[in-house]
Amino acid sequence: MFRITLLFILSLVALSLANQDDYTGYKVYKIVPKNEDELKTIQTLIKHPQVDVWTSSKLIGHPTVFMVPPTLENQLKSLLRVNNMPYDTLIEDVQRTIINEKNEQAEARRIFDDRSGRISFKQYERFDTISGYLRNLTNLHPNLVKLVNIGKSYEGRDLEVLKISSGGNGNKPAIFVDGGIHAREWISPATVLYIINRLVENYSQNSALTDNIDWYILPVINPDGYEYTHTKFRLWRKTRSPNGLSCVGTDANRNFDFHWKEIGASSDPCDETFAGLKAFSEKETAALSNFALSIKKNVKLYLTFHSYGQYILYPWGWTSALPNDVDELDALGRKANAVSGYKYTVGSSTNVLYAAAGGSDDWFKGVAGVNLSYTIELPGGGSAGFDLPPSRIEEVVQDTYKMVKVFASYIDKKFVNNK
Ligand code: 0X9
Ligand code: ZN
Repeated sequence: MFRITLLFILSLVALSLANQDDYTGYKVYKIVPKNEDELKTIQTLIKHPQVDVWTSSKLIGHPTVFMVPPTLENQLKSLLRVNNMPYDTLIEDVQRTIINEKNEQAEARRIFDDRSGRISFKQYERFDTISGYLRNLTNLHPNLVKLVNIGKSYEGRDLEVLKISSGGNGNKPAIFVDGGIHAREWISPATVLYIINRLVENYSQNSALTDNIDWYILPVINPDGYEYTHTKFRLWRKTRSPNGLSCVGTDANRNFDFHWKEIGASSDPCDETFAGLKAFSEKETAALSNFALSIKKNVKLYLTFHSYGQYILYPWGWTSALPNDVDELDALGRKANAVSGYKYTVGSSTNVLYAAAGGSDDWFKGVAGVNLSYTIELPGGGSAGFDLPPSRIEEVVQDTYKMVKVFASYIDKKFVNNK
């Protein structure tokens, strides 16, 4: 047993998978730990640079799903056999799954593609369509929304925050929402777009939320990565900036300047969790944080959408210590979960998921002073988790919007109608 664990650890020096774009023979496994020992084995396993973690948890009974290259398969199976750990093979050949999903996506596009500046929520939209939609809203609802350009991505795409504000002087307590920091988590931008759709296109039914609260919403923080997942490689996670070295891309959610790279982040540019050459090395995270600092005195809540696994996470991700206001964070997270048709697990990132420093949620709380800061891991789907089929987008985004309303009502009660 020791020998095999050692072997596994020794192969940590093996080539990383980050530069690769053909996943023939790659498999995806799921393990549900039954006890502390199995959890420990999983923790060792997910540290391997060639293991791409798709969802994971530190809790017994919660699945860890990960992809491994064919070269690692035998070692992995020995490790699991020796430890007597059952597993499921979710995907036999990742490349085949990618191709199948591409076909599904093309079919949804053939049926639903509508170039009139609207979003159908029946397909995953390309970045240009998303930008066009935001622009269209500013034309249709000039008194309700405005677009703020906060900078450009590495490849030169505009990073645009939609400010939604009705009534008041645009200086009200605010909620900051973003999505798409991880390129492959497509349901995240879709969810953020649905929040925009409800608040703006369904203004009459949601007016209390925009009359009392200002919203700053950025649907795709990492547009270069997002486009790359549409055009080249579906499972890309990072940004697309070169590191002056062999591999491309930084994990933008390890790049924020708060306990940067202290834990759960890699120094290897080829790893999926590469923290960047320095904090805020990425144009996208630098732009987001500069803008957030400029409005920080108003922002009362930060929601950042990821996938997958159904978790409502609050800080900290850099330490297992809990923030002083954990009771409030926890209670609000639970209140949101209570209205969801899905079952979300609520807790601090480090305690329910894994420790990982440099995340946007920790930075918003720790540096920008936005105490109520959450990462929401949306439901997964499809065979790969990230490939929730287009036919399920509506159901997930509608469910999530119910939770967003709970968060917003709380901000309304606490900071506006608090007499
Ligand atoms: O690892 C992440 O960045 C997030 N999970 S994901 O599977 N979408 O990649 C979780 C981030 C939780 N927050 C912090 N660790 N700060
Ligand atoms: Zn993510």
